Amino acid sequence: MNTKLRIRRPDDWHLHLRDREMLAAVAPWSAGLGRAIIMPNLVPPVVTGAEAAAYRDRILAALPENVTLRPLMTLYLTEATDPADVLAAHAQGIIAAVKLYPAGATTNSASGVRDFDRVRPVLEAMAGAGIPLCVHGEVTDPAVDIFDREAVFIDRVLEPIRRATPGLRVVMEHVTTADGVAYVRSGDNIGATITTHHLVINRNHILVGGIRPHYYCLPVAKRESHRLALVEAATSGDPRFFTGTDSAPHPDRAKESACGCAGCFTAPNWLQICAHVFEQAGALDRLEGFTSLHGAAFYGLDPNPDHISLVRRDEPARWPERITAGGETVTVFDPGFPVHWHIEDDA
Ligand code: OTD
Ligand code: ZN
Ligand code: ZN
Repeated sequence: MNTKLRIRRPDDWHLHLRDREMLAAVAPWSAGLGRAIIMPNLVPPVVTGAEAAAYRDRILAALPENVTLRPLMTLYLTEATDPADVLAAHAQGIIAAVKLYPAGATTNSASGVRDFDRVRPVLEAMAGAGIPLCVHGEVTDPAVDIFDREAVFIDRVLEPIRRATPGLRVVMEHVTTADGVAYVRSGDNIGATITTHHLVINRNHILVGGIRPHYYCLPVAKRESHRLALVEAATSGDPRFFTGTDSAPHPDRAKESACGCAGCFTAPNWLQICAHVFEQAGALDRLEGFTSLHGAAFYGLDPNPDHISLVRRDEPARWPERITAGGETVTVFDPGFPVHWHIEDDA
């Protein structure tokens, strides 16, 4: 059995770094990545190229010296987004992608899109310039069951957008269903991120034996058959599927509440857990594709030039149960099993 696996330095194609004290607390946990696509759902959201540049500078200022992480910024698409601003921000290298949130679909998405026809000029400009659209793929129609919202989004929103905008490159973010996996496999110009937590938990983890707020995220984890479809997709070697942790820290106070908010904080341990999942699937030889090659290729970038090693040891890997951010604590995702993979930085 492999006990040491040397892979290209991983990237994270979907990461929430937040701002202010939370940014300062969580950024060091992602400093060893190559690149990360930084989500724009701050309050208020990152909407213009100038705001993205300013946020990038705050991230760089929050990172320790000499880190490998290079933040790739995104804009939060609104019905008022100016196509010219998107094109200019991309041409100047400020942004790598634009994020589409249906209004109200997830944390801090109130400024998202209600009428998809209103963003048509932006989407056409993006297709022309080859700028990827990252999509939170859930409908917000109250009549649609929360466990069905991804599948319904594909039919009602995503397929019509893609048909109307040939050439638009789309990332279905944090895909959580067998339907999403099948849809991504069926088309061109489409890829998908898969989170570590959706590879590990199903909806029982959230609800059986008591409500477990630290497993609650959006899109909510689905039944076991969907989790198995995600593991199959991630470990299949198909380059359309790549890592996006969706590490989304919240203060424990806000999660352990009568109305707990959504998000799992996985930045400290996602890679070790991914190695465990791939080992269990007998697919360790495909881990590097998922964590370090496929996403870069989708975004038209070279793999990182340097490497890290994952080493399997008898003693389990350790990480803090929670970290502190300002005066708050933030709980680290608990996979619920021991993980024996340790990271060694070869740089
Ligand atoms: N899901 N939480 C958050 C974002 C994501 O949909 C997402 O990308 C967040 O807290 O920003 C979550 O559960
Ligand atoms: Zn999302
Ligand atoms: Zn996210």
